Amino acid sequence: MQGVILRGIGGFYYVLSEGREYECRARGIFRKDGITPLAGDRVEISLYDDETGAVEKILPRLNAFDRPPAANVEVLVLVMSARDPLPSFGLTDRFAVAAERAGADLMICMNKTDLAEPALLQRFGEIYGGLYPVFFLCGRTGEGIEALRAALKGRQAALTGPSGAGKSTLTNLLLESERSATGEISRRNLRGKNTTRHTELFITEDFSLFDTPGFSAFDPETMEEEELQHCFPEFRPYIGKCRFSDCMHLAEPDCAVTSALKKGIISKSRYRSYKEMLQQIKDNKEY
Ligand SMILES: Nc1nc2c(ncn2[C@@H]2O[C@H](COP(=O)(O)OP(=O)(O)O)[C@@H](O)[C@H]2O)c(=O)[nH]1
Ligand SMILES: [Mg+2]
Ligand SMILES: [Zn+2]
Repeated sequence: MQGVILRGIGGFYYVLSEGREYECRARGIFRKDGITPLAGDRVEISLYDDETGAVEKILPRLNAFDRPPAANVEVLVLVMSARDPLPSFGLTDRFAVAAERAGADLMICMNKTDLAEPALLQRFGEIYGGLYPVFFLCGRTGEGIEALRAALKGRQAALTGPSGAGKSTLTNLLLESERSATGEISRRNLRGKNTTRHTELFITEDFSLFDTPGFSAFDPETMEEEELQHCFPEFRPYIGKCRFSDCMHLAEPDCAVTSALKKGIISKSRYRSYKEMLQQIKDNKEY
């Protein structure tokens, strides 16, 4: 039977399969191969009885994260707030790069629109609207949440973003009165659960959501300089069109990327982030 791991605790994996949850041990073979089953993994299980079984096989992963431990994050939902805290364009770009690298789709939420400076929302929309789906939300009134819910349909997603932006609020709204696949009403208050050490995948009829907000942004330590440009979708049409094949799009002559920047096709803010992140990767290599 196939299923999905909801959580792993103390050597047991709780697998949802055909509407039921089974407590499963992992076969020793995983330890031998150095593979740990993770929440979000699609697995093949065999049953001992109608409550317990064994994880026989992990199906191929889209991606896997160490911290928090989670697999198959299909969508990374970045939550920024319009105020308290103010949105950071630099941090948005770092999360976007992390999502691109992981092969996850990025959705950007701009929360707390009730506190927003209209010009700021407009600027944010101008920079990111053409690159990623952007949702303007109000966690206080629930405005915009239905559009986000619709976009998540059928997907396995995780929320991330700075502290205080509204991740717990939006998680509660998304899960509110949702019926979980195991039949319980999921009115669980997930607030204050940031200290839990295990990751849990929460399954609703419409979508699956990891209940951990801890996904981190771009990590310069594990990245090569040449890789970064590919994580900026608006650069992609220009890559390979510069005079030098190894162009890093800085001060090289006849650079297709900086030429798009001068024409206003690539935003200054995004390009600035590219340069900063590239420098971070270089600085990191020097040690
Ligand atoms: N004014 C306003 N406050 C909000 C909104 N969404 C969340 N908050 C508040 O912002 C604070 C931080 O929200 P929380 O969901 O805990 O953020 P998290 O740290 O990202 O999980 C809480 O006091 C929320 O009540 C919103 O849309 N408008
Ligand atoms: Mg929180
Ligand atoms: Zn170039």
